[in-house]
Amino acid sequence: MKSEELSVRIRLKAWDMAYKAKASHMGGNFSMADAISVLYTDVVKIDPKNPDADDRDRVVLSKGHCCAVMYALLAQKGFFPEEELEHFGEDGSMLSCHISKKVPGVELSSGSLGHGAAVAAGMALNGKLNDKNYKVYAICGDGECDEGSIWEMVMFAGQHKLDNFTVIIDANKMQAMGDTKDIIDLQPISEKWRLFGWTAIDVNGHNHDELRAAFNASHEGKPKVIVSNTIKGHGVSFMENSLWWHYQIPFNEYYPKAIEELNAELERIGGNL
Ligand SMILES: Cc1ncc(C[n+]2csc(CCOP(=O)(O)OP(=O)(O)O)c2C)c(N)n1
Repeated sequence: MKSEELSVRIRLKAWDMAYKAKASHMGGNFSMADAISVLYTDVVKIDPKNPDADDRDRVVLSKGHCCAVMYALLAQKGFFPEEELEHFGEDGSMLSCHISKKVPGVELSSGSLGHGAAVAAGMALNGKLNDKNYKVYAICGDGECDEGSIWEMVMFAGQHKLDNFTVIIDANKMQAMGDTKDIIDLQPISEKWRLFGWTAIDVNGHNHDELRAAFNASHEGKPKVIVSNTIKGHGVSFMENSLWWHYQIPFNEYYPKAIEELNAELERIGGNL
């Protein structure tokens, strides 16, 4: 399955899961769906049947509240049976509403923002110290980049020249309570990371060709940050750029409307319904 189709399918699945579980954070789930679809389709080397292999690439979802699309993707890729997704958010299910390491293919439980990317940098340093060939990827929110621990990680990875490490910032310009520019304006964010010794690439985070090119771009001797410029809620008209859909759970008439729009998109791009 191509990444374009995968990105719509995981939005559909995540929406359904969130509706049943009365779970939130759909805006941030939908903005990052394209980046993780390209990452898992065309970039990382992880065997779903052997997700703990020593030489696997590592992916850490630092914005752990956006686990629904990630669970949907991991199930689609065969890390665990898709039927498990029905239990998202239920008491006792491994599929908790912030990402859990109990789930095959998940490297780290996260949800307390600012920590995942720092742990990922440690994984990258470990790879270097032990002459391993694996690569490490971390996905952060742009609001998450307000956390001090993110900037410690930026300095640390730059100093140690972690060129086996890539951070993807899902720059959807909104966080929980407002626009990122009104809370802490970090722009121009790519220039800031560059000053700390990173290769920084800005892309349209919904353009799969641009994302692929950024993932493939060389960054010898430096860690890489991909600033993935996205739209919160991308893919569903009434969710796009709407802060409401950070915490709002899918309900009533909104549920079928989103399904209809996403199915129409699947049909447009030629995916089998
Ligand atoms: C340390 C910490 N503080 C607060 C929260 C509550 N919280 C959950 S999501 C969120 C907003 C994050 O914004 P951003 O990183 O831009 O995520 P996105 O917009 O992509 O969902 C906040 C403040 C948290 N999870 N962790």
